[in-house]
Amino acid sequence: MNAPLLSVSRRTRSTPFSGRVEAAGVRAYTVYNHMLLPTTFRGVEEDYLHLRRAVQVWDVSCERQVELVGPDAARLAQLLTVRDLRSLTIGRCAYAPIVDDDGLLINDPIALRLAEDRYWFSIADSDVALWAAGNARGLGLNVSVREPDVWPLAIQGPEAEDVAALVFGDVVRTIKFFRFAELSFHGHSLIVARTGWSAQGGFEIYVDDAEVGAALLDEIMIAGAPFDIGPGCPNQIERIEAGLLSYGNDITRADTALEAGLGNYCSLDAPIEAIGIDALRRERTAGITKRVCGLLIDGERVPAQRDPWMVSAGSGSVGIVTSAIWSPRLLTNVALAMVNVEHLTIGTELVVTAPDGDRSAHVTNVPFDGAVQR
Ligand code: THG
Repeated sequence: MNAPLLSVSRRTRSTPFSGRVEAAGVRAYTVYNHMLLPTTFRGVEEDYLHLRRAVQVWDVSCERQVELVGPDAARLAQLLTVRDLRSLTIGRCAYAPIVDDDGLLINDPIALRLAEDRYWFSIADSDVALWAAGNARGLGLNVSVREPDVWPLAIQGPEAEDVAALVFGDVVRTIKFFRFAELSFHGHSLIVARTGWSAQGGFEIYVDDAEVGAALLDEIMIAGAPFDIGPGCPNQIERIEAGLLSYGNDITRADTALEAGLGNYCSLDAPIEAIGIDALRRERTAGITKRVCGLLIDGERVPAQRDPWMVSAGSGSVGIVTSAIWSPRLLTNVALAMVNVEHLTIGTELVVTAPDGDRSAHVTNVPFDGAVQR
């Protein structure tokens, strides 16, 4: 079957790096925050093996920033997320779920504090700027909400630190996980954070000038040549193994933050005012009925997935597989699923209905560490 092509226009926003990404041989894009996001260069498996072995540069411009600035920025930031932001001092990042009044997920961004009165939410794929501006307006807050032109560029992989050090100096080695520093690149100040949507380690550079970004990408490629740097993108195999959730796929507006397994990032005991926190407190007391989990799916490589696949136990449906792929390292299919809590014990046998038939599967720990868990 022919995969349809994607028609690209102004709505499917290009990035300052799109020309270089295409020259580097991008094979497929998806659309994320109304913007192009590469998904494959040399093939998902080849990209995966290279990402785990070497280092890649990713055009993740689609991780858009929702900026809050002004006297009420701190208050609005805290209203928007159920994560306690009182410890988010300048220079820190925090994974900060945004939910509605029912605790249902609107987004799962990274929050950054740039100044006392200035925050960024580095968002997943939903229109957070509208939700933030609507809340600010409804509450009469004195804060400006915008989506500035900032295009993150990621360096990910085991050699990322050495490559970044050649570009920015050894100071990058001192940046701790989920912290950022403002570093100079040819006299232009850039935010460099030790974050990224992989478990291989690395940095994200928040590029706020298209020309500087192009020069930066070129310099990273030159500095990375001895490390076998290559073009890359968030990798479906690597991120499933790492248990990194994809908003819109694994978790959606139909799931609460607790059902998404994000309880560790919900500060339900903190004395904070946050939209949806009371709903999550009630849900914690009542107990959740479904939750994200890992599955190992037996058999040959699963086909490409478009819609969720049914998960069943005995007679009836007990959940859905939201992301599944063959792992060339673990030599099994790895998957993330949303499953009823009665079936979440590690090792529980379930049945997955893939497009090419039923397969047995069992519940496993996330991240997938390669150990056989039965
Ligand atoms: N980087 C930036 N913006 C982003 C993403 C990113 N926006 C979209 C999307 N990714 C947001 N979602 C996530 C999900 C997981 C993580 C980051 C962003 C993540 N999680 C780690 C984990 O789960 O192991 C660590 C979380 C923690 O310890 O705080 O990194 O990637 N700029």
